[in-house]
Amino acid sequence: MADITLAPLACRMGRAKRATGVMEIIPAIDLLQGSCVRLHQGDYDQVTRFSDDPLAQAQQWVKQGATRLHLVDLDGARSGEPINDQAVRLIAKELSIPVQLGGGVRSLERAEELLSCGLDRVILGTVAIENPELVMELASRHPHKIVVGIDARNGFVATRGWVEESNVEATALAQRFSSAGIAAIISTDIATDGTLAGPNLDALRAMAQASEVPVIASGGVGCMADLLSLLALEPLGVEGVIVGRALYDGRVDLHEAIQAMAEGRLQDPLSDQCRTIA
Ligand code: AMZ
Repeated sequence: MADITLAPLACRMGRAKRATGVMEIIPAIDLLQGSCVRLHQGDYDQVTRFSDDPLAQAQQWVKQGATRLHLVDLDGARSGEPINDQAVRLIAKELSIPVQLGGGVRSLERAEELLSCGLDRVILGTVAIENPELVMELASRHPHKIVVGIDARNGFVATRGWVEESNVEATALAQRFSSAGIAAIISTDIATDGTLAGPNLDALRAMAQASEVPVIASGGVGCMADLLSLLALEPLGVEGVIVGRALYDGRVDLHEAIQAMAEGRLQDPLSDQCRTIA
């Protein structure tokens, strides 16, 4: 079990939270041995394989209106070594939208190599616990290009493909990196990830309150109503949501979801548009 001291670190301002009126829907491609898969609660023994052509899958999400793509190297997260680089590099090269990657990034050289091959953002999970100074260093060298991935089981951070548990509270970790110059925190609730059971709104609220940088929600989205339920957290700084299985299963239509969460959305009560018509 990892045990770190959460001493404050000297650092510069992070990317401030602000309510934008838009919540970005970010489709996820999780890579395992070159295929697009979804795991149930992050369990490598409960795999559903959706496609053997990650580039074609990524291009499909772009065609449906995605403005950003979330990639995870699941083999990398577990082993600490890049395993799915061929697909990652191809997607980064071919896509017209920003792509972010997490999983197995454990050194400065590796993070910089990924940024130089065209990735927009690099996500750091395990090193945020095991080597927080590296996060600070990378965020200072590449402002707003580094995202901290905080994956929590019962409120405590898990690492190394979620195989290892720590005694660090997710909210404490969020506070620690708030002013490091990172672009965002991705908050994943392991218990709901891949279950379609709905996001853990209480955990997300606590993370958004603890964090001074924008939070991206991850885990549990199973239908459009789940997405809409996240809008209540937007004023607290939840600016995006990662969607995986629900898109592959066809429970959520990406194009429709983007429209529903965009600016001037119909569900906003008494928007300016309505007032003008009235
Ligand atoms: O599903 C899993 N078992 C899993 C997963 N999706 N394990 C890690 N990850 C993701 C995290 C984060 O985006 O959500 O990998 C990234 C962290 O990787 P690392 O190697 O920095 O801890």
